[in-house]
Amino acid sequence: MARTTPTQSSAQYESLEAPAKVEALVTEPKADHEIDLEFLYTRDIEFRQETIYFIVVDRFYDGDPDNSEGPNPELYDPSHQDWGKYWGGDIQGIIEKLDYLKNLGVTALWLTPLFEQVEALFVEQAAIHGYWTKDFKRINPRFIGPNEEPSLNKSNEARNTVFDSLVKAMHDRKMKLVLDIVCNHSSPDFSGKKGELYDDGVKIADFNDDKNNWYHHYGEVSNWEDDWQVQNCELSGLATFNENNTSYRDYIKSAIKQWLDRGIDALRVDTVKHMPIWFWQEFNADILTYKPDVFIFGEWIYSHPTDQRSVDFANHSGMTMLDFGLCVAIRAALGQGAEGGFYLVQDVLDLDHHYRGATELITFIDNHDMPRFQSLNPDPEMLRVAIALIMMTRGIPCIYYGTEQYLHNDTNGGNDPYNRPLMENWDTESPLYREIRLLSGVRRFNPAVSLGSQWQKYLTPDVYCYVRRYRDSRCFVALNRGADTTIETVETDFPDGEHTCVLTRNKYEVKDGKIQHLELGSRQAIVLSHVGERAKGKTLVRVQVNGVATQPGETVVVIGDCPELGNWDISKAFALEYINTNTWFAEIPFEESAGRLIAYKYAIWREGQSPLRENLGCRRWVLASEGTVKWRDTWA
Ligand SMILES: [Ca+2]
Ligand SMILES: [Ca+2]
Repeated sequence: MARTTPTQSSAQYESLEAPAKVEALVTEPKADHEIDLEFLYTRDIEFRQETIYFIVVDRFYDGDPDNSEGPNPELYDPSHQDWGKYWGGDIQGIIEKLDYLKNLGVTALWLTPLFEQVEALFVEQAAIHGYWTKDFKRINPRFIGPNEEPSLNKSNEARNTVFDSLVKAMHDRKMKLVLDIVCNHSSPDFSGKKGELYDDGVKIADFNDDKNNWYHHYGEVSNWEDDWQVQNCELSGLATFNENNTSYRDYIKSAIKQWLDRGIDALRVDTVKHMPIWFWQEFNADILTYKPDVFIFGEWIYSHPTDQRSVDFANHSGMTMLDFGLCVAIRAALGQGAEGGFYLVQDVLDLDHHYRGATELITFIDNHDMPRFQSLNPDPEMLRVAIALIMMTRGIPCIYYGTEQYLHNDTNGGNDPYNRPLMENWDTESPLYREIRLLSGVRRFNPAVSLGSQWQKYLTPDVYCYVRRYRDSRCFVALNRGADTTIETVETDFPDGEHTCVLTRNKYEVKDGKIQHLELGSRQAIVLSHVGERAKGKTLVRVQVNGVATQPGETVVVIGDCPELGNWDISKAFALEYINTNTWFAEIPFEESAGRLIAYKYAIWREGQSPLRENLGCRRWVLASEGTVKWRDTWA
């Protein structure tokens, strides 16, 4: 079977001056594997190639002391002793640290919610986290200049707040901004006031005077196994919106669209488990119609591939989600020394076929709701192994702020609020700071990491070797949580020759696809990267098909009525790549058919047998004349 489409050698560098039409702009790292930052940051990039960094805005950096007292100075603690009060971090602080972040190699920033919050204490806590919203159409005045306009609903001329400066400074650096949003609830009871909600300064709802039914009034969730309760009752006393009310739905959608208008690139969505899936399907449909390239991921607390409800959400809501299942396994294996070690990690990855898009899950080892990784295990070398794993396995890694500086406070086991310490060190020479940058570069340049399949090659509780593959690109990773060891022989699927570790620059000889006598130090990570040819065309289609059952030796292909898809000649069809038993994927470049209506269908190419074609008339698509598009299909 031929691949009839043009490809380009990744060894060729392209100028970033050229129009960024397709992702094929990404190029191979320089031979010394140090990353040229200008090549690392290209704007028109698949989100799976990003490296996310999650910031609790109040605890990152105080760039503007004049806003720190905020509307209610009693909620501000300049001494940084009271963990329930504001400590002064703001958007100007993030702007001042953008070069630090860019040099770290993180390419997308997820900030805690920026909405205006209730200015009061609830159980000795102020809303420093941003999840107790008063007005979804206003910026939190604690985060912008004291005299700046917090309303988002202003003309273009008025878009001159420090928030707009942040968006511009990030986009100038080709970084993406992820807005953290909450649709499930507003605020808890503060001295008899609960759920008072504003529409750009105008009060529109009040839990205690709910004339227009904006809220549910069913009390607290008492049975967490009861889906109806989980969706309709309250979570920690938070006033819970009534999503059946179209006025509420119009309000929340119009608010988020105002933020998108101001330049937001992606959304992280809070507490998705607490609203019915139909709400998310409608919400995502509207948001994606408004801004088709926005990337959306949700927080389904303690999602797991064996939890069917969370899997259904990931597969049918219209957004991907944070991968708690893998997080828990990594924390057990590397943070808590669980006996099963890396088997626990592999056990989760072996269930990737439960998801339609496992490569889009957001991976992490800690966050603002659990003790930091180093509160489980203070060993900085083990943290480096854990970070190497999430950077180099399937999914999109998200690094919690300060991880690169080994930030942790172990008071009360490091539980909330001690998992939100103030960022104090800005060392750009720390080993982990350097490694995150190097691995972020591999994510950008090597499609095997971001798009490909994962093949376990050597597995014990202490040692995990695997290969990621996409077409002729490869990434080999070896991780060791135990003592020094030597592996007699390990398969790499790499081309023969000498390959250099991205992290250590040690050299490894591959012969017949194998490395012999692989020496792996205690708590060491080895990462080898080989970037093959990349698809390139006027229009690049990222094709994913789910639900196709294949046997070894069978290949899923796309055939169609255009030359790029073989003009219905199955011997010239475009072959997809196996990702897992539920997913086949490829980037298909189109040249002469770009901009035209085409018809296509999937087929299975079977050695020694006649091909098996989908049982349907055909699928039709008007191809964009340039750029990148996604097809997401299910085998018929
Ligand atoms: Ca401040
Ligand atoms: Ca709810």
